[in-house]
Amino acid sequence: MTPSARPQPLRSSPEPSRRVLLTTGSSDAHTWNLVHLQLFLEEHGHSVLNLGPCVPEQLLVDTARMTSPDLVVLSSVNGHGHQDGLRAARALRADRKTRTLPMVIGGLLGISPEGAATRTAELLDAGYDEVYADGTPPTALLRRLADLGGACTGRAAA
Ligand code: B12
Repeated sequence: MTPSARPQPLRSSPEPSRRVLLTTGSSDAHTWNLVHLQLFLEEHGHSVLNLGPCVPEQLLVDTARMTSPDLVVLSSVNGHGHQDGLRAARALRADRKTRTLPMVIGGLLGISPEGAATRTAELLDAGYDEVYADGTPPTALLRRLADLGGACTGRAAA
C-alpha cells in the first residue's frame, strides 16, 4: 500500500503508537485477515509492517531482527495455525535478538473447537505471550498494545 493510501487515524488516541510486525503461518495463503488487521491497527494509530501470506519462518526472524517491533502478531485462519504458530515461535525464541519480543497469535488456529485447550497450552509453552481463542475480534489487540510496557521508539515499522 502506498503511504498516501494509508488510512488516517480515526481519532487522536491517548495510547502510544506501537510498531506491529504482522505475519501469518508459512502454510497460510489467506490475505484478507491480514489486510483487515493492518487497516484496523493503522486506523487506531499504530504502525504495521504486514509480511503477507505464506511467511517462511526465516523471513519472519530476519525481519524481526531488522525492525525490532513492539509486538509480533501472527494471524492464521486456514486451520494449520497451531503447527505454523509453533514453528514460528520456536524460530523467534531461538534467536538471540528476537527471543524476548512480545508475540501473540489468533484467528482460527485449528479445524474444530476440540483440542483448543491443548493447542493453546502448547503455543503458550512455545513462547507466545497470549493465544486468542478462535473468533476473538481484533479489538483485543488494542488492549494488548495499550498494556505493553516500556518506552516506544515512535519509529515507523514499514
Ligand atoms: C477467501 C477464502 C479463501 C481464499 C483466500 C484468498 C485470499 N487471497 O485471501 C482461498 C480460496 C485461497 C482459500 C483457500 C483455502 N481455504 Co479458505 N476461506 C476463505 C473464506 C471464504 C473467507 C476468508 C476471508 O477473507 N475473511 C475475511 C477476513 C477479513 O476475516 P477473517 O479471515 O475471519 O479474519 C478476521 C478474524 O479471524 C480475526 N483474526 C484473524 N487473525 C487474528 C489474529 C488475532 C491476534 C486476533 C485477535 C484476531 C484475528 O480478525 C480478522 C479480521 O477481522 C473463509 C470462510 C469465511 N467465510 O470466513 C475460508 C476459510 C478460512 N478457508 C478454509 C480452508 C479450509 C481453506 C483451504 C485449506 C481449502 C482447501 N482445502 O484448499 C485453503 C487453504 C490454502 C492455504 N494454503 O492457506 C477454512 C478454514 C477452516 C478452519 N480453520 O477451521 C475456512 C474457514 C472455510 C470453512 N468454513 O471451512 N480460502
